[in-house]
Amino acid sequence: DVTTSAQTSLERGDRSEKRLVPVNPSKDNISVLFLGLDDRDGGLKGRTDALLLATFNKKENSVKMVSVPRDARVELIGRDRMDKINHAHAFGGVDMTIATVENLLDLPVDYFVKLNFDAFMEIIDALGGIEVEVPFAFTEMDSNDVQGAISIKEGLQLLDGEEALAYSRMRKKDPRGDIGRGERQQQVLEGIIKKGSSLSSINKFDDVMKSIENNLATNLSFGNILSLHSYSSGLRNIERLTIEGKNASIKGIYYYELIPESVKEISTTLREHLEVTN
Ligand code: C30
Repeated sequence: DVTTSAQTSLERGDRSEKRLVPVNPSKDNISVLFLGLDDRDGGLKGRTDALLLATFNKKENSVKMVSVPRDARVELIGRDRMDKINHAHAFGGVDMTIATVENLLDLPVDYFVKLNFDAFMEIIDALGGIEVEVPFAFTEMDSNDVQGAISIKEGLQLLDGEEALAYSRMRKKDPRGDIGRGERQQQVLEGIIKKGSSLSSINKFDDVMKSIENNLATNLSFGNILSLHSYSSGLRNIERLTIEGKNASIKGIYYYELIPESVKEISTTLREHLEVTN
């Protein structure tokens, strides 16, 4: 098993408080929270601009994913107040973010992967790019914020690291703003999972994990990641879910107010997918 300093453990330990026994990704259903950070100082601090939860069901070989909008107004666990979910990481790191997502969706978050722009681009490039069906063409800034540097074409595209980052960041050229952006990030994650099936990419993954240790943190072991490869090969069943909400302004601050019935419905769907009962 390869280990790097990217491997980090949580304060709670291996087992989610919402699990009776620890999970084993090679035989159990699991959930993984992906946190994307806009930390260009080369660290892993600050707010989460991207927050995606994916659940993996072993028997069905299926994946479901949901984006949590960064302005979603939720109870931050450990601060006992309502706030934007993307502040959880700034206040309490991955631990507070996981506790907050577990409380919001009433399910265990078993694993996390948090990364910044550099790690994201490096992973995509190591996979030889990822395929995404692009609904409309647009231009976007690159990772150094050079305006218009990246052109994304419509249709099925092979995106390299810079292009996939631009695709994951674009918000202002989509009338649905951050919600549309969340769906593009789900497409990117789907592209990564599908690309993960080729054997050559596994070897590269090992090198990549070693070279990005300051730009990525995860509690997945290398063995855990390998065991997730089964999902890319036989995978025909990836479902993307969106939490419904509406724009709100409270004391002059913009929030995305989640619709409780939608949160409940997504929670039920993902709990069933994970087959959790407690
Ligand atoms: C275990 C398995 C299955 C696999 C393991 C393999 C791994 C490690 C996979 C991980 C890859 C993941 C997680 C893919 C899923 C997709 C994700 C999560 C991508 C994350 C990308 C990332 C690192 C960060 C995303 C950061 C985002 C979304 C935006 C930050 C706008 C301002 C004020 C303007 C500004 C303007 C734009 C682009 N920018 O970019 O520029 O700060 O965005 O909306 O805050 O800023 O508004 O008006 O100043 O120019 O419009 P930003 P903003």
